[in-house]
Amino acid sequence: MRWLAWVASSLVVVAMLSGAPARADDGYDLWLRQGDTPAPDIAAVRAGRVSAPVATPTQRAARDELIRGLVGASGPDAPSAVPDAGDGALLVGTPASSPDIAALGLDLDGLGDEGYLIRSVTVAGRPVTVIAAAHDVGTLYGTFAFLRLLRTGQPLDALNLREAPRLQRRVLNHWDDLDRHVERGYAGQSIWDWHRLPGWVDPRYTDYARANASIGINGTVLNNVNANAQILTPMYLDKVRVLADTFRPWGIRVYLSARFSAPMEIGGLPTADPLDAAVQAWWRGKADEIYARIPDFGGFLVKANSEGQPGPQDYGRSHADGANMLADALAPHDGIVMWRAFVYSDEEPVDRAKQAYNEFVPHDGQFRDNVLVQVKNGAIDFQPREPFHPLFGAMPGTPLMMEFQITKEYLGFATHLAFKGPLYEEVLRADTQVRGEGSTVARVLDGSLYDDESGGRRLTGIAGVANIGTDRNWSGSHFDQANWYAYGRLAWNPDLSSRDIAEEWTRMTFGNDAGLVTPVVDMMMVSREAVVDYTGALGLHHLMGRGHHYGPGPWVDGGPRADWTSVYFHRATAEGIGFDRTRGGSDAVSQYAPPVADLFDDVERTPEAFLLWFHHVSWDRPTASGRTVWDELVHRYDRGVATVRGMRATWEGLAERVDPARHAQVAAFLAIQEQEAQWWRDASIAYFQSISQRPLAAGVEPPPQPLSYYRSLAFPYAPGDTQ
Ligand code: BDP
Repeated sequence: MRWLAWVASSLVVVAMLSGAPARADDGYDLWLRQGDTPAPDIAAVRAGRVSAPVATPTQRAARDELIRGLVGASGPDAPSAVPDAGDGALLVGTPASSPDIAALGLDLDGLGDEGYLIRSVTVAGRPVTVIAAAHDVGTLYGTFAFLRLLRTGQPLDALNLREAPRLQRRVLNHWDDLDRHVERGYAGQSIWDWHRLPGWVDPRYTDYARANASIGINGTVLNNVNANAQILTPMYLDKVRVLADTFRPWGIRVYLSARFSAPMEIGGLPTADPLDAAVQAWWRGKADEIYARIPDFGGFLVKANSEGQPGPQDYGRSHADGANMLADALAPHDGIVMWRAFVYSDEEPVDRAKQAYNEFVPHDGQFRDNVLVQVKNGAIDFQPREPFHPLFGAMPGTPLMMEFQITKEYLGFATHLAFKGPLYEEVLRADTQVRGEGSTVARVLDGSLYDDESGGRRLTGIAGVANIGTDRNWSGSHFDQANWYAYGRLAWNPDLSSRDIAEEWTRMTFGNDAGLVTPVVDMMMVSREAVVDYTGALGLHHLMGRGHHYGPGPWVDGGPRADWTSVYFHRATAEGIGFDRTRGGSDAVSQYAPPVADLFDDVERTPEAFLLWFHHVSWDRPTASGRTVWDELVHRYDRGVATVRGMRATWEGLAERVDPARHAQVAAFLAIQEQEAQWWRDASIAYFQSISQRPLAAGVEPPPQPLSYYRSLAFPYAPGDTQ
């Protein structure tokens, strides 16, 4: 145990050496970087006798990770550095994999398949740290948790942790096309090198799996929800198999987005009607074909009858008919269906925010047990702020899965620093009140709200639309790594605080220097609100450029669909602004449980953050600050820009504490963000002033250009657009 104490005390020393910049770093190692963690030499580790079995690929993964984390060594040297058994100071395993663990008689009940415990115990008079689980993957998660404690400078001498994930399926959704374009991706191309698979297995796939396993992600949907049926052909399934084999030791299963019309496109059938016997047989055969290659294949994600995608409604069938047909094909193999609820139609005159609820609630209780309905966090589309989706709590008979977006389609792409932890936290903690106070979205997701009926046997899950690409730093910017990290940590435990997560991530990513950690975390914690402010506060939404969603476009109107315009959402006139979703308006409020509906229906009580989401109000209406709605909106635009300016200054002040490469890129991106925040502010004020005809308050700078200038800007090659 001495070396552990040595590691811990050395960390403290390093933490005190503030001012010493970390070594140059391109961000590839993410939060798993060795960084400044001092590495005890291998002899010291050998003397400490680490005991971790290596009989299975997952055991080996955990052991290798431990070695990598403790001595910075990997590859051929690592295995010989550690004895395979013995009464080590660090004892890792399951009762089945390690007689030493079995001998301890630990209480592993309730840890499930993936949980672990980490405990400081005394064995034969010697201090021992135990990482134990009922199954191998639990020891892997426990190992990463132990390394997290080490890297974040936590004391390691009196550990007593017991952790199990609250949600079963913790999945990334890649919106990756087979030609390597990533829809809404701002980090280069798709990391799936389909053309060279299965022959070439990029080592990056293993690093991808390690990173995900380190935060508890246990599934990945490889292809875009706007799916290409080709992924289900034997040629592609052979490629998918290799990825599944690569990820398996890390506890990660693969899933695929299935195009509903695949039986026609690649199966030669005349229909994809879910009630057609030949269609059902085709999907059963397809499932058998997949499972023959990938025995632990997770299942299908489906976007159906949404934004032009095919689906059961093309044949007069329901979402439940479509989902159940696929669920029946997968059930013999224990596969699941994640059926998306992101549906709306412009032929439907009803408020877009209401449509998913209207389409899905009538089917509550009709889905098979192996179906999860996957619901975006809000009813419109991943806006910088939305109230929680009214479907949460409204389908007690159907397991619902959260869909968050990690990639920043609406929050400035990869160049804007916006930590989404607070956004996720806000939604997870939102109280649906469907079963009284405390009926949070998190409890809908983890099923605990329904334990009385299900006895805890409900399927549970969460999905995050990935921000990963071929960029060396994976996410397009160093700080966007934090959004991937925060998603994973909250998927494991939706009750974690986003501030704690930000701190953890900062320590592992930039080091434990207190002079760095506090300002960086503070900056991260205000960053999302800054985006809300400079893109449109007080509940405004969907005001971005058409198609690519880059930059401001509050003037967007016309085009193919009214519900793809900005004017549809802000409804500004000379008198006022906002979407009336009250009982007297579109009545979207009534999709919430009565206490929440009453709150949102009442313009006096609606939280100001959602004022214009639910109400159409006069520009002259006073807000909490005493300013009118018009002046408050302008104030928030300015506040957003000012916050970004402050973030830049904070970062400049950290130049001595961050390695030059990462510092320079973040600094350059913050400069871009400040310019673009200013652009959002100027363009939005120019536009809304042309409608409100209200003067700017004293001291407020008028936009430097006329509205026509902002409207004339075009970005035909902005990244990530649909294709
Ligand atoms: C929107 C994106 C679009 C996606 C769609 C979806 O703009 O690219 O295909 O959501 O989630 O946010 O299906």
